Amino acid sequence: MSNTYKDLQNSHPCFGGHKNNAGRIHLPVSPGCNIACRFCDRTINDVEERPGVTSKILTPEEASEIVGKALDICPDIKVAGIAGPGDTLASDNAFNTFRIIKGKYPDLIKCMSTNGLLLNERAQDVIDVGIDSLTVTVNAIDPKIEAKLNSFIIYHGKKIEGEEGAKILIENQLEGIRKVAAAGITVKVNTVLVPDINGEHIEDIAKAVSAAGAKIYNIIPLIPQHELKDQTAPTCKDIEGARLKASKYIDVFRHCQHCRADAVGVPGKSEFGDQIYQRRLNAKETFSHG
Ligand code: CLF
Ligand code: SF4
Repeated sequence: MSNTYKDLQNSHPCFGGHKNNAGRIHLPVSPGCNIACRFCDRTINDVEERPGVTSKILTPEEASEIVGKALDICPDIKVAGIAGPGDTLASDNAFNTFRIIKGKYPDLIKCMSTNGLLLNERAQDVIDVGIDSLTVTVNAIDPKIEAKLNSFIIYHGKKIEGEEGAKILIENQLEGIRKVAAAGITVKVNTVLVPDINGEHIEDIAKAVSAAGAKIYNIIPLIPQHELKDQTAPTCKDIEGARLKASKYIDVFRHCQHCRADAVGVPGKSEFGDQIYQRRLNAKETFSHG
């Protein structure tokens, strides 16, 4: 039985547990991505592995060893999260990792973050592996708006561009959220706020994802880069305004630290990534999946 929203509010740093000093470890096991967000530089090379900026991809076995090491150094860690650097459903690495962790560290909360393209078809896998908390990044529920944020998807081996791809993405996100939420898994939705593109759309997103069963909503301010490098980042006032609109429909999370895909510790308080992960590279600001 997965943790309820109420449980997570005490023990998961991204669902309210920050007040109890709950920590998390991110395990960078998921390599490739299957969509192309316009604000994300998906180039992965030797110098810097983007997006999510992580040191290196781990195998599921390596990841589980790292968890043991991290718990020794930081016993506040209550959550094992997988948030990239690519998409967690684009390969089986995240599921295989969670399966090992479930056996070895049954008390850890299993947290997964995805863009949701494959969530509809993989919802049962998410349920079967016993994920406690799932985050889906939903940046729009209108394909016209989504197409301004995402240039294409790779879906069952086919590249589908623009609004056509955006429509498939949105349908799969919402249907996937419905299935997973109906099974009792707590769902958080992240939205990257790009004021000139989805600034006026936040209320619609919050309403739709809440109706689909999501419990909590997190607004991530755009870091202008890649194709959206000329967009204006939201001000604190923009973010607060968006939160206020969203809060009419759903709980709003206000303590996001925009963690890297290999973050370790209590968000905003302690960071042990350098000790835990040997080969850490330049931490440039980039998009975080959370
Ligand atoms: Fe990680 Fe995300 Fe799980 Fe949290 S982070 S996968 S839900 S354990 Fe948290 Fe970090 Fe913000 Fe994410 S503070 S970026 S919301
Ligand atoms: Fe993929 Fe995430 Fe980058 Fe979007 S932001 S292209 S979902 S890795």
